[in-house]
Amino acid sequence: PRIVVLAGGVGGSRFVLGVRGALRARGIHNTAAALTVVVNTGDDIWLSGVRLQPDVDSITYALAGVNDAERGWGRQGDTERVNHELQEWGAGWPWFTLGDLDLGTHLARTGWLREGLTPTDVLERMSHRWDLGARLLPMTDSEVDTVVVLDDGARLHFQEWWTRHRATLAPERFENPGIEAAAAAPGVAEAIAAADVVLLAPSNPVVSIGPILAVPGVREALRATRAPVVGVSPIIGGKVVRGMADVCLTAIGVETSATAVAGLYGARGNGGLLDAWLLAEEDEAVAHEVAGLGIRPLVRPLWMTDAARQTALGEAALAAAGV
Ligand code: GDP
Ligand code: FO1
Ligand code: CA
Repeated sequence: PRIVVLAGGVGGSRFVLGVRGALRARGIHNTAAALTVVVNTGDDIWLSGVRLQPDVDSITYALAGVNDAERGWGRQGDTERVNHELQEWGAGWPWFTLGDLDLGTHLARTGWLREGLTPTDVLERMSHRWDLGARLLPMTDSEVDTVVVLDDGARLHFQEWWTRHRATLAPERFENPGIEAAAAAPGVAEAIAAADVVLLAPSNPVVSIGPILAVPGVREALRATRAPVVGVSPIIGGKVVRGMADVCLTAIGVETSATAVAGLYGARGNGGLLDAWLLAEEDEAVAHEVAGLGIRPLVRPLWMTDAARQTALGEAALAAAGV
């Protein structure tokens, strides 16, 4: 089967591991030929002269098995010698850690970008180092960072709002300046059009999936594909599993519930995107609300706490689409 997953960082990488695991369990060995991941680049940032792509790196490191799974970002066993030196210089941000191994990635990427490679080219090149078992595409080759606008009009980069203030400053809205003029990266619309199933990972609906859907052409491609579109709820029992999706949802006037997130994506039969929505056993009582939106609800275990649970969820998502 040809599978396209739209994904952010932590929830995205756990889910992609699960889909890859489900393909392997079916005896498919060349999973890279079957699995395309369109990755959010909305929380990318320039810092100390290097380009960071947090969600791209989270997924790459997780598929390679070199990620720091506990912390949720960066490399396992990384050290902070260079970061310490940057702090002594007063460079970068004192609340933001650039690990030594991680910096190797950022330097390689930045060098290739400066040589004229596109982010798509760079990610393709970076995909060769390890056997990732998936084709990774950035959502766009344009730089579209995420700005958090506060009540008083102050504007912060998403990374400052999150890593410095831990989402304690109430956002008025999120903006991706320039996204209207961005285009989907080469291959994104084509992959969606040729897919047998499109999966929306249980990623942050506002700052991970939101920017991907806001890239001109992506929503249209999802509406047009003959593939079923199946989403997985990042909300379990009315709560986020980790991160700040609840704060983000509140800011855009959406309740932190499995139903409300399904409603945000909308029913395909009703101008939205979803054919089916996987919601947690803990949310079984609201499954009928999802059905009421015109989206087929499927109650499944949604905890991705180990490889077996990840694979089971990946399999459940594929099965939901009949592939
Ligand atoms: P980020 O880019 O690193 O913030 O990660 P994502 O946007 O990909 O995912 C963040 C979302 O993943 C959060 O809203 C979490 O609720 C969700 N998430 C994390 N772990 C799990 C899990 O085990 N199951 C489900 N259903 N959602 C999860
Ligand atoms: N998150 C933190 O909470 N503190 C950090 O110092 C930090 C550094 C960092 C460096 C590279 C990278 O790719 C991600 C990093 N993150 C850090 C995670 C990141 O801020 C966010 O969790 C994601 O952007 C959300 O998708
Ligand atoms: Ca993200």
